[in-house]
Amino acid sequence: ASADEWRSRAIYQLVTDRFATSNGSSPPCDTSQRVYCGGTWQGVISKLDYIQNMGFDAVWISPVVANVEGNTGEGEAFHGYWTRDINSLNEHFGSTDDLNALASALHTRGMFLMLDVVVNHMAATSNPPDYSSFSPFNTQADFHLECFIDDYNNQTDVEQCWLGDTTVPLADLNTENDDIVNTMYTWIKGLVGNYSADGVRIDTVKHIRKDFWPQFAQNAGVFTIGEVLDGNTSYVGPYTQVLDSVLDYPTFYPLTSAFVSPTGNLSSLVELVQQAQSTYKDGEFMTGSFLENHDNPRFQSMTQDQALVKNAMTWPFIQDGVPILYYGQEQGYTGGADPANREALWLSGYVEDKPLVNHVKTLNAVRKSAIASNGSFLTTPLKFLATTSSTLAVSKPPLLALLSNGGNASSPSWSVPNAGYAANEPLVDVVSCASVTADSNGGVSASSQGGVPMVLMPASALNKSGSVCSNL
Ligand code: ABC
Ligand code: CA
Repeated sequence: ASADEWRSRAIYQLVTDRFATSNGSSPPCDTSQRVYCGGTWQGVISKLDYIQNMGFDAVWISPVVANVEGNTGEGEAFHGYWTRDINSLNEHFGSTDDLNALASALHTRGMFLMLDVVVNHMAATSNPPDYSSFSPFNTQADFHLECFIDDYNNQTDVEQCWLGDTTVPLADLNTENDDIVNTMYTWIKGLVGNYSADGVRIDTVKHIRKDFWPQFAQNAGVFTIGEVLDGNTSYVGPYTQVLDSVLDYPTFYPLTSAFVSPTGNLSSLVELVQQAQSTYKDGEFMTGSFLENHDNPRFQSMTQDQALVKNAMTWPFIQDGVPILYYGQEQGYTGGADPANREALWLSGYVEDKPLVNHVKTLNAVRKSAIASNGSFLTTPLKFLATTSSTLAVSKPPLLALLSNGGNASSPSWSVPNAGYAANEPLVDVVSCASVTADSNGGVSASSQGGVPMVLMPASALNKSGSVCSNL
């Protein structure tokens, strides 16, 4: 599917090994052991109702190709990022038939499959690597000379030195060599075709020269979203010229610090978003917006104030880009840094009647009804109206999101004089399902209890969709 076809989607990110088992069993899974816990592609198929019921229509699964086997000294390759052979699948997760079955199960539901691909390196279990263990790049000449990246300000080092360490060296492919480049272009075309992928998340994009990417994307032939792990829009921006989009790392950092405590700085978030809107190729429209992922401590490892959590979780669904939810966030998981943030979801019992699961349902539903009721919703940049040190009003017509970081003991109020609604227009806060009425100038004055966010929509726009606050 094209970038345009992904614009309106909402992505659920999961680690295959940790999401669901084939037979529904719940084996123990101690994240600190860093070993395979038993999740499979058949497991994912069996839990698609759970994902779809929350309103997601795309699933990003962890890398699928064959990885190094056994315990490396840094655990097993359960996460999938330690490629050994780009042309075989990781048998821990199932067979070719199973992966194809997942793609068709998703497609039957009208959902998209996003594959996660690693092009930058192959993983070794000794130093120097046993190059003959890799496939198809099995000689030392296929790789850059070994040097571990130690200066992230030196872009040549970032591109041509190695990630990993002496225990699991991530041997850096010589992507300056045409044969290797062409092999990778052919490979991505085959992978996307063989498994009917609708999009690809590309790992370690900043570690390969920029001009490698346009033809890679062209061969993929579907939506591409790159991981450029950096907090600066000036660094990340140029990558939006060579791929369809990037994961919104620059917003992730101020988003987290804005809502992690009542002393968080909301204006840094505002500034960053405005920078991104003006720096990226398509503004922030195509970026993947997230609050958690598999490489960072979960939000609830830093605060468990549910008002702060609900405010922070609201952001990806009310901003310009494509929302991404990392599995387990909806179940209130609290894992800290890798590997603790990769908990088994089966240990939650997949309970659906829970406050955060319902919050996610509401957020997906309100975004879809905003898309349905305003043909330009997805191409209208959000605007910040009425920012104070503890409140934000984010306008993206017909939505008005009222956020705050006072926490669960606060009673925030917002006064938004020119919210853009019709005079006295009836509105609904979809978080509480309470009614709010715009003033005679179309402005909004509102307040909430317990620090929870408000997400306002015109009642008339909600009526069309039915699924949000449908008892009104
Ligand atoms: C293993 C162990 C961990 C241990 C770690 C050192 O080694 O499991 O317990 O802590 C995979 C596995 C990991 C594994 C690694 C290494 O391989 O999932 O569990 O960690 O063997 C991608 C994937 C990631 C994956 C790989 C490797 C790459 O999402 O899951 O990891 O295929 C760099 C890369 C980035 C990569 C990330 C892990 O490392 O650029 O692509 N992610 C700075 C650098 C970044 C760097 C980051 C983290 O540190 O600039 O390039 O990311 O090391 C901002 C700044 C940023 C700064 C951040 C931290 O702060 O602006 O520049 O990032 O403010
Ligand atoms: Ca590289």
